[in-house]
Amino acid sequence: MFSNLKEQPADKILALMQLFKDDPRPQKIDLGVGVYKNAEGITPVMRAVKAAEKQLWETQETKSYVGLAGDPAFADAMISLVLGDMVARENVAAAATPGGTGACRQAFEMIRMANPDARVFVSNPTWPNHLSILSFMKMPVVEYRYFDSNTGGVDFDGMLADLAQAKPGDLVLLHGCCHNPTGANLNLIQWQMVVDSLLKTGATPMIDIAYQGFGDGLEDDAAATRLVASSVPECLIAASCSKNFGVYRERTGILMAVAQDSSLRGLTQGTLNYLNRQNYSFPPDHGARVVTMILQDPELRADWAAELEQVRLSMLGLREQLAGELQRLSGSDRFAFLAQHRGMFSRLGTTSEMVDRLREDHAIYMVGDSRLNIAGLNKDSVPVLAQAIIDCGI
Ligand code: PLP
Ligand code: TYF
Repeated sequence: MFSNLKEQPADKILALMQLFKDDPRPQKIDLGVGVYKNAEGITPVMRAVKAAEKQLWETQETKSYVGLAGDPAFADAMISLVLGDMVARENVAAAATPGGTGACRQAFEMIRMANPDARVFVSNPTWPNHLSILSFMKMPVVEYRYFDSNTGGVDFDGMLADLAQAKPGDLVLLHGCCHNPTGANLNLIQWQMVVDSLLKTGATPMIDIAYQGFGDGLEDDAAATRLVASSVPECLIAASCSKNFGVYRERTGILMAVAQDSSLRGLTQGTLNYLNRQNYSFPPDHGARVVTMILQDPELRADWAAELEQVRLSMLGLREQLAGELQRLSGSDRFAFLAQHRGMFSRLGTTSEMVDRLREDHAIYMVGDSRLNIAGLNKDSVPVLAQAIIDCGI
């Protein structure tokens, strides 16, 4: 029986992680997988997470099941974090999921239940797991233009032209902030134009927001999601707590279904609960509970927000240092986009041959599409990367 199985393609990002581990060169630099690392190269447990976990250990009296949608307090806290007061709580159905990935999967499942012929519009490029899950689910994918490798920015005219092809019953997947893998984002005027396009075509947006707080701050990073959610008749939001709470392995995320009134909420909530039950019954609780405790407690929340802000500023500092160093070495502004990008990632916009050369000749690891994780750098490795980029003739 097992011999009937086919070899499946490996996750390229995770394969790169292994390649890096196996590289004996001491000066090696890991700009691959998207986890935040501090200047010492460590992915720390955030202070507020430690404090909440300690409190939880001391006070938690049961680990009995919670509910199919997870703890309603987690939903309340996350809806408020992501949507602020732009959308009435009674218009939102929500269910905790195993990470943002679980939320994406359940969102696709829900759309397929609502419309078995739904096409999913995705940015070119998008996070490879979007494509992998959609292909596994055999859902038709339509790419819309997104990254312009000549400018390092968004090909916005191309994007709008492609989104105009969507129809009612289609899903348009958008990154709420800090686009993965490119780091290039829309401004709010452009987001309003995307909303206008969605209203015109009648397609349903789905926002994947996995880096709130990593770009321009907690509020600014949620602005596009809030604009979309308060403007269109219906939308889905897949939010991840992995990065902004640093709880990666706890698998903490949430899927929200937002409508303009509460009439369909019973149906959407029932569907989210049903989908959780079919796939894993109860979602993981530990990370969600810790996140809820942090968001509900003013002191923990303030400390978390302060640490997150430090993380954000450290990445911005590295961006500016790298762009400055490259300007100095190249004598041109062609890398200025690195300072304009937001979040953990930037796409350099070079060839996979150059990415191979950076790895082979300079022990610098980035994903094959030339995505680099800014948080993998520190102030000493920035000049090394800049020099290697110039030496390779990029
Ligand atoms: N969506 C995007 C765009 C991501 O980059 C990630 C990865 O971190 C996720 C969703 C979900 O991550 P996780 O399942 O670890 O919460
Ligand atoms: O894009 C990244 O690097 C992160 C982490 O299968 C990640 O989103 C990478 C691969 C994967 C799941 C998460």
